[in-house]
Amino acid sequence: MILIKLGGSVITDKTQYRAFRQDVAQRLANEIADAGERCMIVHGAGSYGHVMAHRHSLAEGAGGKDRSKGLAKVSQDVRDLNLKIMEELNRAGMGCISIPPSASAMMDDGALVDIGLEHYHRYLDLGLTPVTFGDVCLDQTKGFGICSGDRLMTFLAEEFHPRRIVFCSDVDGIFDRDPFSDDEAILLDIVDEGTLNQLCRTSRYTDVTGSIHGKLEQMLAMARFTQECQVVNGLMPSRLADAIIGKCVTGSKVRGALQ
Ligand code: IP8
Repeated sequence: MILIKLGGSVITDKTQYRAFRQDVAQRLANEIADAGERCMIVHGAGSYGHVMAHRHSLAEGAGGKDRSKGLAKVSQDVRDLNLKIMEELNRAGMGCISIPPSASAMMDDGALVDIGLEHYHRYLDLGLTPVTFGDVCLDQTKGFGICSGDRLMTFLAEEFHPRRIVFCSDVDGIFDRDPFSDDEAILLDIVDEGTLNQLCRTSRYTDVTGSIHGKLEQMLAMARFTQECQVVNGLMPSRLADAIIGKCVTGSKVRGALQ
């Protein structure tokens, strides 16, 4: 079983509200289908989620009519993105089934406590590929909150112990500095807990679920449950396909605490 995250910065243009990269999504869907491996897929919300979630302060939880309307809008937008991704995956020949966290997961004070694992098990048993995504979600304490794709990945990794975890980013992997603003940024072949202190905490996009620092924290957590966890550039053709089948590919390998 391979656990794949299609980053929001790869499948959307995060600088523009609701900008879907259909060409990239189509190619990535074909790469996943052609690899022929049993997998589970999580995708980010990109500009379908973060822009409006930030505008309506959804990460703070329930509070007033405006925020509830914001929640409804973000839920509709990320479902729309999910449908586009499902269309590409199924057109590529996969049998994918969507599991939206707004209808299946539960958080408590910002922590993910339940994702409806039985659905994943049953659909997998039926030979289907579960697809979930960064979404809005009920929260037992705050009313509602934001459920990031990375948190879903950690939950799934702990339950299913995938053979491999592959993150598709819009850059070659994890760099010591922001590669978009610093030409001297160096790609890190291997990242571990020590790398966390070196990374900056800001993000170049509007990102309500955290910078690369927060993402790496999640990656380190899930790396404990797999033999190989890596970040590759999904904008470069065949990087994802190669990573899925275990070929050596440009990227960063994530070493969890117990590896
Ligand atoms: O893009 C964020 O999920 P992510 C979900 O995986 C929303 O961090 C609704 C902004």
